[in-house]
Amino acid sequence: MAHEHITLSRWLIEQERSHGHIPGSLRLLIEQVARACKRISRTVSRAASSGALGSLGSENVQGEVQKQLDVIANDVLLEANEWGGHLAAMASEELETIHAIPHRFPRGEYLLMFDPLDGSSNIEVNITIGTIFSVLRLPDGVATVRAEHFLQPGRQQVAAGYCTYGPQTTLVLTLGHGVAVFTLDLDDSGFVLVKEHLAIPRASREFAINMSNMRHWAPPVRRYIDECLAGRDGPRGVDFNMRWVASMVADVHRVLERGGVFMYPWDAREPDRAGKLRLLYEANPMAFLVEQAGGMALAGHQRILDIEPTGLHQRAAVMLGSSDEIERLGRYHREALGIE
Ligand code: P6P
Repeated sequence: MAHEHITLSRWLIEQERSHGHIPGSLRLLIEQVARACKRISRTVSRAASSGALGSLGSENVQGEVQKQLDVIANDVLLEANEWGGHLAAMASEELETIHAIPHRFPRGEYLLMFDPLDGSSNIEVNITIGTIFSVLRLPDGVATVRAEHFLQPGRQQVAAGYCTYGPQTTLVLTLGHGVAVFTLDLDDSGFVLVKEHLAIPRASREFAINMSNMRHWAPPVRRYIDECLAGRDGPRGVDFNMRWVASMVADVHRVLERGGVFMYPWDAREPDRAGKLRLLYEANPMAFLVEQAGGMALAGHQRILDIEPTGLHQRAAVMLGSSDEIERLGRYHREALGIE
């Protein structure tokens, strides 16, 4: 049940004024991002009837086929956030380079990164997809913003969140003081608070991974999953359940809500690539949210939020969720490296 109808705007104002957690400029930025997500939600829900499904036949900077909705969602976020005066620049999964704020608009102190529509391979089959976003501060004294200014470790984030477009349109947000969940109230056309101070259970018996890649995994991942699959007759002594939506926002939302493990580890298909998911606008925001909810987020044995980025679109291995399970995975990786 929503908290006595506390809207996102009211909650953000309380975070600013009562708790001093955020400055007004960051509050206004988050409100802009939320308004953009509402527009994307409406566009996604009308896509089938408006002919906005399907691909454009082009590829994005990732070499992936671009869906119409990928580009629409990207444009909505750029247009909604470039005039507000809170940002110095934006970066998107759909853009090769950064999007500097046009000179006709005031420039602010924040950098916004986003995956405008994560999981878009699920669009045509009506499975939950979403927008993932991350906010950094522009380093002091920067006159001209360049991509290098985005290359900050995830622990520097001042805010992060995602919006799921599924049975409900849900906004999950952290400002560095816990995780809050909002749902889109269609009657008021606004986000209302559903819960705050989300806490991921330490223990879990549920893992999410694309099992078709099993033969390509590194030994520590194979060891962990084999033990889960062995169930009560194996070393874990209990049975496990498996989920895989193939939409990071959907899988991570389940982990935040009820615990579990989400994994997209390094695999030998492309040995030079750290992983499939992108560090700056997928792994880092999700890792920030999970840690703020009491979980853990590792890339092998290393904390994701401590990775020093070297490229705007660099990728990372991701293992996040219930801390007992992620600690075990981290130990298996350290043992494999001989550092445990
Ligand atoms: P696979 C979606 O394309 C995505 O980037 C994530 O949202 C999702 O977790 C992953 O890729 C799914 O990858 O290889 O299972 O299709």
